[in-house]
Amino acid sequence: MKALVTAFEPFGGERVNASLEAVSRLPARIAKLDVVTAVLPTSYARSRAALEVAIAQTWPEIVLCVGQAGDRAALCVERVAINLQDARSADNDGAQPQDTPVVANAPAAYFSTLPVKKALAALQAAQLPAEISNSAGTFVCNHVFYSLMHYAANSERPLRGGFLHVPCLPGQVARGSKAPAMALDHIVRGIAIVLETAGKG
Ligand code: PCA
Repeated sequence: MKALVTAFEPFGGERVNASLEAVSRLPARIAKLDVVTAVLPTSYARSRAALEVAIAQTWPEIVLCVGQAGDRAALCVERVAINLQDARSADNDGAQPQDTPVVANAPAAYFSTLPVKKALAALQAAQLPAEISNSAGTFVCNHVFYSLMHYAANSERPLRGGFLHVPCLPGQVARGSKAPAMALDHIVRGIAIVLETAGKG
């Protein structure tokens, strides 16, 4: 079975994105899964096409998109993608859509088709701080998650998809600040665990 795992380019003026650092350290094989990775631009206009190209190049059975959520202290297994774009800050193209759908005339939301509760249990069993999240926000991560689930819903080939938000790395957080962060090894291990559970069905 093949899994495509995507990460995002740095955004918001940062030089690093924790999702990219972690995804680029994944091994090529995790349990039964062959792992292929891709990097998506943090851009409303360009990320969906980049995701679809990566899917067309790999034909994975499983797609896990990973993004950084600066305010989160735990690995957040996202449960739902909503058909809304509403940016508080500009993406990497300077775009800041407000109150617009990801896909016009499409469903309001899609649920993850990866086993979110099993992933949570496996992450917690590995002593990693983890949560189910019921909102991936309304920025580019939610845009990509929704685009993925819309693609899967309309694909003739079976494709299961989900999204994981990860905290920032310690080096991204200013010294002395109370902002949350997680060690790179833990994030890498967390992504591998989510994939492993997804591979079991
Ligand atoms: N996080 C942003 C977009 C890219 C990323 O890594 C988000 O949560 O929407």
